[in-house]
Amino acid sequence: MPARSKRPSKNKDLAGYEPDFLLGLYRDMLRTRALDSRIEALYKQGKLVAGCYSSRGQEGCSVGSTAAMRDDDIVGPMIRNLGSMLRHGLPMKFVLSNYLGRATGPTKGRDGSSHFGSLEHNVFGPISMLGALIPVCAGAALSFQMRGEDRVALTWIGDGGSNVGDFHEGLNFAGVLKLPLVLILENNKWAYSTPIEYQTAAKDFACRAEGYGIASDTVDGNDIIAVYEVTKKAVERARNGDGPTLIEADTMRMRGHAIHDDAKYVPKEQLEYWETRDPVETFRARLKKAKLLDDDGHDSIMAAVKQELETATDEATAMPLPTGDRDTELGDVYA
Ligand SMILES: Cc1ncc(C[n+]2csc(CCOP(=O)(O)OP(=O)(O)O)c2C)c(N)n1
Ligand SMILES: [Mg+2]
Repeated sequence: MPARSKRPSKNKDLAGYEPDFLLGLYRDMLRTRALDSRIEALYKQGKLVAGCYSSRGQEGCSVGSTAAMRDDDIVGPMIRNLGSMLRHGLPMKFVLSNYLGRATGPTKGRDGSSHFGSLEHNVFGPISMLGALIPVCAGAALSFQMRGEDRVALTWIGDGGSNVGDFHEGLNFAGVLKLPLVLILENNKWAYSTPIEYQTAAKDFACRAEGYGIASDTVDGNDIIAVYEVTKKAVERARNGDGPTLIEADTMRMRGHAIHDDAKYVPKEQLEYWETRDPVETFRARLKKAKLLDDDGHDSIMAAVKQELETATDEATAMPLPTGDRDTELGDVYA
């Protein structure tokens, strides 16, 4: 357990939250960043067989929103929502076993990237075709509604992905049927090399909700507490039968589209500005100011994260690779 100050804090920021809850959020952002960096390193070592799409800089958005969900709610992460996978219970080893293409991993070595989930953990796998997860999660929300369950589905989309037909169809469908769906649009300023000025002529992305007759909100996507609060409100609305919400989160993609993309087209000043708003560092400073975390406390959380990561990497690496045997490899592909 991380060291905490014995004196009660006079600082009002973060007052009203359980310290363990706040430190848990911090820990899950550190876990996400550590795993993300490990996946990047493995990619650069030639140990991954597919792409590596970094979540760096967007950890607060994934962890904060998923923290507002119950375990039996569905989350449908996209490529930059590694933090939601971890927060909703997927072990690091499980994640790494897929990236390393292991035969006993979730896709049995058929996908070496982020296209996997776990129904046992109520995590849907990311779908490469942008927008497709929205109708899929709306479908999950419809099943909850039809069964009279008070469960909610949460999914994410990028600024670029929000321009495809599935975004419109999924949100329209969810709006008409008042489905318990929450959609977080991560406006991270870029879709591959296309800046947001080329994505929409509208003043923002959240205003699209009006066209579907659904609720909307905007939030600082790098402020994990703000993301948690805004998602909690949307989840309550959904659970109470008041329909879907579109949340636009203001954030920044801090790496290229994938690790092979050096993102030279992104202005240096833009990255420098967002570096000062790093979700992990800014939350760490707030926890310190509120006297909930000191350097020893940080070090002990970090040591546990490193231990978890090393064990997960060793165990996933020790798992077998696919055999290449025709009879085995065609299993689960054709009925
Ligand atoms: C329907 C569809 N069109 C194009 C692509 C190719 N593609 C993959 S990711 C991407 C950019 C996505 O940008 P954004 O939605 O903003 O997400 P970000 O990468 O910024 O998180 C594109 C064009 C795709 N996967 N699916
Ligand atoms: Mg984007």
